[in-house]
Amino acid sequence: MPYNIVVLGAGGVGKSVITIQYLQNKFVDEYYPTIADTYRKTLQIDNKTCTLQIMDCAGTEQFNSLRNSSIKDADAFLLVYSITCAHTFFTTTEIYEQIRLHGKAEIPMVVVGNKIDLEEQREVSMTEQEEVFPEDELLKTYEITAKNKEDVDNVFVSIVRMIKSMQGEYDSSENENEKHEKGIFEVLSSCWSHHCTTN
Ligand SMILES: Nc1nc2c(ncn2[C@@H]2O[C@H](COP(=O)(O)OP(=O)(O)O)[C@@H](O)[C@H]2O)c(=O)[nH]1
Ligand SMILES: [Mg+2]
Repeated sequence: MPYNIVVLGAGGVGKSVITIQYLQNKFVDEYYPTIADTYRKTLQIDNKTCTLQIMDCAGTEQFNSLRNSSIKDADAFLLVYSITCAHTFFTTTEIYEQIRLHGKAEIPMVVVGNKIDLEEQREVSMTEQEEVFPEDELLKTYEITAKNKEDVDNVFVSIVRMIKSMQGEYDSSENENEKHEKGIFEVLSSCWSHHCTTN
């Protein structure tokens, strides 16, 4: 069974570029905002072979896929914001809270502040990230640039380690998932208008 990782966040923060960097080892300058796709990759992590199924969500596809089964089947969420766009940080906060509040309370999440190569345009401090997202066994945080392959790899390794340590320990019942899906849907609908334009 692959590990299902769902990538969420406001538009323009780098979700697709991070996904492509991880899978294809390249930084793409332009990636169409409407493209949403699911990718698979088999790799060695901690000397074990595993398959990741990564769902890169976009725009309305983000909502449609949430209505479908991808969220129900998620083993972990990767929440991305851009350090250059404060509103995308708040979007991440809202998505995070909805996931924790509406079912799947026990699911691993990684919160990533992307675009640290654009330090001069920074709007979200590392302190803010630490305060809003204190790390624990179900939550890890990073600041990265999608231009750096190593940064991106570390994020996915961290996700897989958390999924592994959680395996068999959480029960995602149908009812909880329904609640959860609805909550997330509402949040994302209201947040999608936020779009980061720095790159
Ligand atoms: N400078 C810089 N630009 C980035 C970075 N990550 C993504 N971008 C750019 O930001 C834009 C939006 O990225 P994309 O992955 O399409 O955003 P998405 O809507 O979240 O999928 C693209 O032009 C990317 O090249 C980064 O780490 N640094
Ligand atoms: Mg995208």
